[in-house]
Amino acid sequence: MTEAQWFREAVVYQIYPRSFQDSNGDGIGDLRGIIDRLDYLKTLGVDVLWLSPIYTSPQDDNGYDIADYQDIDPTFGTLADVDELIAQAHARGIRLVMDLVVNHTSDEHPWFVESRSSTDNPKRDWYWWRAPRETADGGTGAPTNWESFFSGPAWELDEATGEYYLHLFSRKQPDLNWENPEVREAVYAMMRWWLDRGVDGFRMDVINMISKVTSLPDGEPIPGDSGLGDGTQHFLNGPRIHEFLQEMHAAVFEGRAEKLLTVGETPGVTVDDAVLYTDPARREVDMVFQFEHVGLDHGDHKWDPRTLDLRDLKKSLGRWQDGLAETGWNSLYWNNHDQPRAVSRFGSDAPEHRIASAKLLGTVLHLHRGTPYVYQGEELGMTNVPFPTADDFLDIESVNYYRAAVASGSDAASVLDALRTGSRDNARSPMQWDSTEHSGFTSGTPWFGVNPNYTEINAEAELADDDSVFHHYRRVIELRHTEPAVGHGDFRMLAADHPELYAFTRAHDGVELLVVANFSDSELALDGPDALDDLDGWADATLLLGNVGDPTSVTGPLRAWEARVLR
Ligand code: TEU
Ligand code: CA
Repeated sequence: MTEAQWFREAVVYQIYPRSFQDSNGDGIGDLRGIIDRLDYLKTLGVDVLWLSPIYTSPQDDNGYDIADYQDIDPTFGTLADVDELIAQAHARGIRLVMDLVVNHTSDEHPWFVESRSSTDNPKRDWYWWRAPRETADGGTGAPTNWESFFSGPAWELDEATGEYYLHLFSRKQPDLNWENPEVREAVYAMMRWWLDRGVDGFRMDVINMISKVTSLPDGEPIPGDSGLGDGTQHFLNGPRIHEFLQEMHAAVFEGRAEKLLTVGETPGVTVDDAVLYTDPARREVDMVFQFEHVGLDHGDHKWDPRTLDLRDLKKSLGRWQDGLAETGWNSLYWNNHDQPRAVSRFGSDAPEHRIASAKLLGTVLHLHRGTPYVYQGEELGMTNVPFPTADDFLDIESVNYYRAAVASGSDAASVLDALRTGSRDNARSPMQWDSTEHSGFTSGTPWFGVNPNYTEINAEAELADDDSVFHHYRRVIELRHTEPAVGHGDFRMLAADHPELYAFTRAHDGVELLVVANFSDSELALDGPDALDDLDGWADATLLLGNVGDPTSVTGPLRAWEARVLR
């Protein structure tokens, strides 16, 4: 295995710092809190940590609005704390990857403060500024009809200069103009500065949005009377995206790429796009986060939830396995800080099934071909949060959507239900460490309420219980480190049309693994009259990993939410 492929046997753990561990009693997680928990992460066995942003920020979008890329927000600590974290992680053989948010900055970043100060400021062209355009009613309006991901228009009128600036996300997140080489060089210099400081790579926030169609066409009108349009076809995977990423690779990663990990967050990416982004010969990124499987339970949009059909999930993930089998590489995830909790969404968080279901999800995902990502608390089987009222939501995306939807006449109770199902806040409640007050997350008042089920679901209890979700994740991570077929094996989907069985094989160097998983609340017969042909010949297989009881072979019934890995 060349150095460039070390990440095929690696597991990445995502930390959302503000909700991970508070060390100074201010109710917000911080860097020293992460340092205090490194031994826990070593016990779990993860190889890489990805930190969500810790840089100077007004926290309008919880740090994804950066005001200084080369300093640490006092909420989280100091640069000295980062240096200590890097050293302590490396001492444990763990790499540290930072979150790179360069599609946009905060509106409080000095670059934007200068840019907005006058139309002839040298940094004016570092952002997307445009004059108002004529509107049908003889007035003036935004340069395009694009809608922001956080509701409302994607352009904000700056009264001082009479021009609009583009913000695909919040109005406090102005988009950088990547057409300007000065912007690109400034970003590359910052990235080199972090690599020289010892970080081991980047997760690149919405990196496939940095190249826009420069004529800025209108998007397809969005149903309803907002007058807004869907601009995504004009800024997702744009005309110069591969040029920019290859330029970045040459300017930043040249000569050290093999030891680093780069993962692009690429909403709307297709399998064919992903082959271009992750083909090592093209020197762009190692892997991408795709969004197909986390869109399967969306109707017209994420706030229009619908029931997920396992066959759709198998079809989607199977297509990504096939599409990147020869060239490129998959990332594998169920959840992150933007998505609801895995066991509540893809499994069952019913008390009688939660543990088995959480283990099943860990087994199925981690035995796919690709690099798995564990989101903090997923290894404990943490669940979505109960939100009694709309006031309990803090995330800008959820708060803005609720306000806009109710204002446009949607039924408040239905909108609240949609938020409970899909809000990013489900993933942002504090990590559940033990059964003491605030679950050991803070000695102060937590910035966000701890999920009330912390007394039952917490790291301390699970570390002490060898049959816990935690130890199951530890064993499945260990399997990737010890069984080459997991990191390198070919993938073959089985029983694609079965509505409740998720089964596949991994084959490498004469070793074949079988994964069978029952994604249902009832027992599944694997033999007898309706035996699955695909499972022929596995009767005397060896059980490598099972998450319910200790079955003797593949032919016995598969219990509710049971998964097995056999060789
Ligand atoms: O998310 C980008 C993105 O695609 C989001 O619109 C995400 O799909 C949506 O929130 C799901 O409901 C990245 C970061 O992960 C997110 O936390 C930031 O808010 C966003 O970019 C802007 O930086
Ligand atoms: Ca703190």
